[in-house]
Amino acid sequence: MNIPDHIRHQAHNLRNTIELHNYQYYALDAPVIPDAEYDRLFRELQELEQRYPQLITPDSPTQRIGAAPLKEFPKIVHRTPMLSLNNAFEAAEVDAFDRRVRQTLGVDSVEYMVEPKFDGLAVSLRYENGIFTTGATRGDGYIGEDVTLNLRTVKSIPLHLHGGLSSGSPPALLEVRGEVLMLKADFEKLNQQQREKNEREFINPRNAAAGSLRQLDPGMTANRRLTFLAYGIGADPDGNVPHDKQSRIMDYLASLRFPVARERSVVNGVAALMEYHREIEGMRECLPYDIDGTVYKVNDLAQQEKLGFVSRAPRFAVAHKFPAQEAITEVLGINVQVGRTGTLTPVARLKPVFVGGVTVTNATLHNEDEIRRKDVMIGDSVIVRRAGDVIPEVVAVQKEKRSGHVKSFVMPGHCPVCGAKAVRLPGEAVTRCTGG
Ligand code: 5U1
Repeated sequence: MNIPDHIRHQAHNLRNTIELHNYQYYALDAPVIPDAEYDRLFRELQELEQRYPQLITPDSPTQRIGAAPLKEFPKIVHRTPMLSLNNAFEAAEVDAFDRRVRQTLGVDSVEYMVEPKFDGLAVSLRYENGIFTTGATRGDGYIGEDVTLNLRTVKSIPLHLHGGLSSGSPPALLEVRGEVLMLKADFEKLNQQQREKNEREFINPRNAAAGSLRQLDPGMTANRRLTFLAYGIGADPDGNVPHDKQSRIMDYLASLRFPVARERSVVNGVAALMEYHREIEGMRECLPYDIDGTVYKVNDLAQQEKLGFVSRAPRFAVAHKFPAQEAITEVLGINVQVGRTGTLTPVARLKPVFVGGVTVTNATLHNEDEIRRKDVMIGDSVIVRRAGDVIPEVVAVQKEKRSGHVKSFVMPGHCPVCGAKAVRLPGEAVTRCTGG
């Protein structure tokens, strides 16, 4: 069937408009139209494509979902290896990193591009002639898994490259590297759904993102909202990408509509690195996604090249990690604390463990239902989380480690402080002391 020109234009314009709104919503987190208007545009395009199937292109926003489940993920050999970063945990290690960099370069002070370290899963996205063709997990750094169909469902990943191209035509090949994550808000929603379905909750957003990205059924991935943040370039054989500064690469990626960290910056010298680290740590809890540190990269690409690599990590970059927020320990007992309002809260007494920068000996178990749901028993090995100033909590039990010597917890019938009767009213999760 011959498709009238005005219909072709209409489809083309709708696609561009929808992609722009996808970008505004998923990459910039700054929607400019109401959701209902977006849905209307999307439906209009779907109807047009139904009426004229020849109009459908693989990179149409309507074609993100719909692939059949796979039996296993094919393997992909990375054109350029996906490196890992050396870690620094202490200020002295950052100092040593900066000193080595300065000595190798023979300079007094170094300019760094700094950004948060996203706590997700590294992936490499391949664009051929501007079209997203394949996406792979890091794997062992050389060979990853082909998760293209799942990555297509991630709405902040452009299905084709937009704007920002100096020559006007897209590069024959471009590999973009970054991390797939689940936003904290989406993680909370997912766990709420899991609870409603009486299914196992995910321990943290990273875990949920990993489980979602490695689904053999792309339909499942599409139901779990994932996001992507770019941090660099893999292959760029055409030399389209700026070759002077790391910070310009990031600006270039942003101009191609890849989501990049807004908190990135360029600083000079080691004192500024430490200051940036403190600043990001201070805003950690307010960021919409989990981070586990900051990353410092020598900004000048010629200097990066001079520094080179050692085994599988670059000498020009380092990950400055925050203290881990999760740790494994043992439940020694379960006590009941009585709050000012008479609420009885079960608290796990823990074998002391260093987590979130402090030694933790207690973690809240919230209420009786939480204990049942998480199936926490005295003697269990558990994962404890301490995030920011939030009270430490038991997030999960390591059931596979459970021995025959565990004991279950029973909520006392009386207040452990005043001895009055403790009751749990129908429809309430908490048990309360009935005394004064
Ligand atoms: N933010 C960020 N994460 N990350 C991980 N940047 C970054 N860069 C990396 C890795 C592995 O590697 C390049 C330095 C090669």
